Amino acid sequence: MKKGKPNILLFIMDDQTPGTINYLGNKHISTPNLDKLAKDGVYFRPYTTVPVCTPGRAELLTGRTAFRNGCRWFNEPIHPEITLLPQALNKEGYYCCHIGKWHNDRHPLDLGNKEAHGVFAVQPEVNGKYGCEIKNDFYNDDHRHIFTYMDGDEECTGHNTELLCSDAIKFIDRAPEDQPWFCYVALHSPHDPRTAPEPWAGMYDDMMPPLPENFMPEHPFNNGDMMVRDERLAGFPRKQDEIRRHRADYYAMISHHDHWIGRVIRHLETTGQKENTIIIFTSDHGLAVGSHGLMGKENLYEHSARVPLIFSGPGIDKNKRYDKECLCGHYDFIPTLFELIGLEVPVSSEGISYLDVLKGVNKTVRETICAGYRRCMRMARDERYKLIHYPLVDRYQLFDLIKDPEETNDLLISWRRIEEVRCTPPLPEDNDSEGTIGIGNKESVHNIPYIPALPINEVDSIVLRLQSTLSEWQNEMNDPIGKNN
Ligand SMILES: [Ca+2]
Repeated sequence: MKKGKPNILLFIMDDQTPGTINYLGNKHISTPNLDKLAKDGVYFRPYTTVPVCTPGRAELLTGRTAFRNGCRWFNEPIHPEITLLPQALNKEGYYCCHIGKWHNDRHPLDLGNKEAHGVFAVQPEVNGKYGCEIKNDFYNDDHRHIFTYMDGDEECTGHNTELLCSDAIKFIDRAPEDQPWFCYVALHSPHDPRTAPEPWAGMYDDMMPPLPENFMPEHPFNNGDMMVRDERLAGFPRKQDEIRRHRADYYAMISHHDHWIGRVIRHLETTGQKENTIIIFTSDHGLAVGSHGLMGKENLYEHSARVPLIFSGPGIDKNKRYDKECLCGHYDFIPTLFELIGLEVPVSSEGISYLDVLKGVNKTVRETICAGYRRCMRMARDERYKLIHYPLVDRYQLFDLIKDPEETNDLLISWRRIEEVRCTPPLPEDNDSEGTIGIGNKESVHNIPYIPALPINEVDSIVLRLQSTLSEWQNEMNDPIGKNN
């Protein structure tokens, strides 16, 4: 047992995109408690390799990418030889408590946790095994986040954010005093259905959030998975009012869980444990909610592949952010946390610790980072440029993330259009070309109107460099769609 080690209180949200914390730049959302946490801590924006619930969580739990831990999609089990976060902390003398969404294979009580509450298990053979699992049919969206589960002999029913945060408060009251503890609080908010209770539900009705800067009525092309479940949450093409309504309801969910997270943290303070507790706030992946004509997480744009991550507590700087400079992944979390606390990093973890960045010594630990989604998308980026490949439709996008953080100006489009225009026969003189730009526009055929942002040789060299980065990574990851696999 390691006395003197800090406690760890980890909040993991479900589908919370970065850019949803007021203090960190979004003036249209109210998040007073997350604002305070950000002021008291250090902010990062890691990537999840596969931006979907189960793989996102598996990366945080294993310290390995989805391509190396076995879990690239729902229902794919994590390799059993990998030591999971609660197992590793338990081995280091921590008393571990799991609260809420699990969504990976096996059961948290079989994986280093001494107690568990309101568990969302997904395997039929473990669901109900210990009696603490959610009784609802979670895949029925009529649940409106009202969940029922047993806590010992007591049946709990209510909005799951409130139930799970209440469980965290109860845990803090009875947490062991003779050993450090780890409490993993996995809320289902702000995942759809976006049904916060009142007064939060109507909180943004009078001042609806604006459209995101990268709002588009439709995604510019078929990305290979346009009808996945999240995309069907709004009509096609996307209507501005409908997207603003979705964003209002999404923000309401976040403001609601912000309130409850604040209650848990204040309880930690009231019981005198805050001084010795590292508080972490993060999500399993991001979400589009209207950005790029998309609604869901199933894409590799920044809003979906990245997550907010705050570290706060003893030995951690206050009011710092490295979200722009530091390239890191959720699989880097375990080595970072363990080095921060002075624990032995589990050997099965393959991540790179970014403790030096957390301490303000370095700005990043990776020069490049990659991600992938099913067989549809692969991404590689460096400190400035990001290449996304859509293998199913053989299409690439290239963005300058410094000049264009919202990813609205694909640097390949102007060159592609010039090529297409050169190959397009002139239109008849009487063709009406008003109102459109691009292929088929009479003017564009005779006077190419596109002014590329970069000369083509520069674009070529960036694309080749990032293609090479991606190819190396795919080989390392044994990616089934990699060229050499
Ligand atoms: Ca999720």
